[in-house]
Amino acid sequence: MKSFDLSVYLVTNSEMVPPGVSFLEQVQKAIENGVTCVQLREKELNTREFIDRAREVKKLTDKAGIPLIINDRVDIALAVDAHLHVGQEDMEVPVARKLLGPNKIIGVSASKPEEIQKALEDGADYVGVGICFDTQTKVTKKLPMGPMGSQRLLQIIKDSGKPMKICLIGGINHTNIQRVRAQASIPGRSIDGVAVVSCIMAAQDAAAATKELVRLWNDPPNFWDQLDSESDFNMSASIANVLSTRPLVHHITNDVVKNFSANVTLAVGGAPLMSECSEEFDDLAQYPNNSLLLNTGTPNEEQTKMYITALKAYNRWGKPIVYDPVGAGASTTRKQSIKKLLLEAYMTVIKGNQGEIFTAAGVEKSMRGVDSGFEESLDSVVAAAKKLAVQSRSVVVVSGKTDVVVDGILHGRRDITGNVPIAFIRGGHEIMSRVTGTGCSLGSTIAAFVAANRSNPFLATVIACSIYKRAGEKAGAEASGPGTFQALFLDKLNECVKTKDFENPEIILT
Ligand code: 3NM
Ligand code: MG
Repeated sequence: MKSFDLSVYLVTNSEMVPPGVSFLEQVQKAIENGVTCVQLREKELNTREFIDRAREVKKLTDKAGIPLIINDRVDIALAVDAHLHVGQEDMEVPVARKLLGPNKIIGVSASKPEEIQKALEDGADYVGVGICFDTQTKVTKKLPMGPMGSQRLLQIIKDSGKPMKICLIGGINHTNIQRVRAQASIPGRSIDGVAVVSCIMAAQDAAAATKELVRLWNDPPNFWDQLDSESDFNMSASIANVLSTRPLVHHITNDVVKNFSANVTLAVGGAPLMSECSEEFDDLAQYPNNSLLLNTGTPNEEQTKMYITALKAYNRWGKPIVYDPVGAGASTTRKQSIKKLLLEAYMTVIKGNQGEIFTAAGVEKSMRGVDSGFEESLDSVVAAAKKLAVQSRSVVVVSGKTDVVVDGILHGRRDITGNVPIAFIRGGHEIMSRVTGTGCSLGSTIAAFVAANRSNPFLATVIACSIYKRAGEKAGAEASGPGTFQALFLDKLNECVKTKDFENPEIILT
């Protein structure tokens, strides 16, 4: 059995090394600071130069006890006694295997299910799967699949029972490696590593860049680092936490509901802030006890760019994001927007009505508009929410007559096995569907609770939904119509928070 560590895999490129540093120095820094494999990828060198360079790098990898893998050139691999990586247009694995023998590592670039299947049949030792994100490093027609896009490939490898490893490549760097590791994962199987080029090769300080990348791979993601599965989550105390910390909820939301959402945030004890000014997002994200509520009003290109700037800022600082993909299935633009946002960022909570969650989960359903136009069976709602939650490693909320909340974070466990907690929250009032903003501002409430209760975003979300339903029920009982309901609802929300009035929700494990 060949054993090798694919976790932080450097693929070289001599053209992007910064001025003042030699190629070999750059690679040496990476090797001395923790990369676990090196692939020598030289597209311009002639054979003699390639061999010379391979010999030099081999001295460094041998000293570190890590494999040197040669891109494409079997002759070079043979000449320097190294391993091999082939692309789909290069020599086929079985032929290379005959030449290199059973003990050499042979890896293949693959991106489609058929290519993974073929690599398994051919006895490849690993597959490099891409592209994960857009990359400037290689000209390619491939579209970014995102970490979640690798899950169907992981499933094929897992089902085969073979020991073939897998790493992702393309646009991976310090800002996204932790999310990649968290989301490129299915129950019982995760990626074995990431392959990077520019993030190390183009670094001014390749030693520091490598060290940090290795640390990020090994540490729990920053957006999960306050999770605490050991402590008992106290529902009443979680409300007190909101009142005592007065969490700042940065809203990016649609014009129809701005005023109401701000008032709801105040009523539950939070501090609303509405800003669509990209220049200040990084500053806002650094506030203590804060969160971002992103409600995608009109997701045109310009807006989507602004959303992504906000999402990346909150991800950078490890802060909670509540994402409400409004009218997700209603148009092609909206469908593309949700895809793009889920590719670019980690969302702590994804909240929507049934149609929106079906779309986000990739379960096709037609939608009439942006309102919750239909009622699906509770079973199918639970199935879609669970699929999305486990796929994205987020908490998923489906609002409706009964709110369904699914915990896909699972305390940030690397190995996602075991039961998935699901909560059902009943209550509310039919009049709520006739008052605009009652869906959107549930997001504000969740964002306040999640910001104030970082140890358990799932239970923080459940309690937010419970308070909301209870307030709706009480306001509905006294209201004479939608107008009085709106005013009464703010009063009752405030009252429910202050008196800790909510019904304990039903939580099951599935
Ligand atoms: N192969 P960076 S993407 C060398 O998809 C390579 O097969 C790819 O570079 C593939 O880390 C890629 O700088 C370039 O984005 C990755
Ligand atoms: Mg090639």
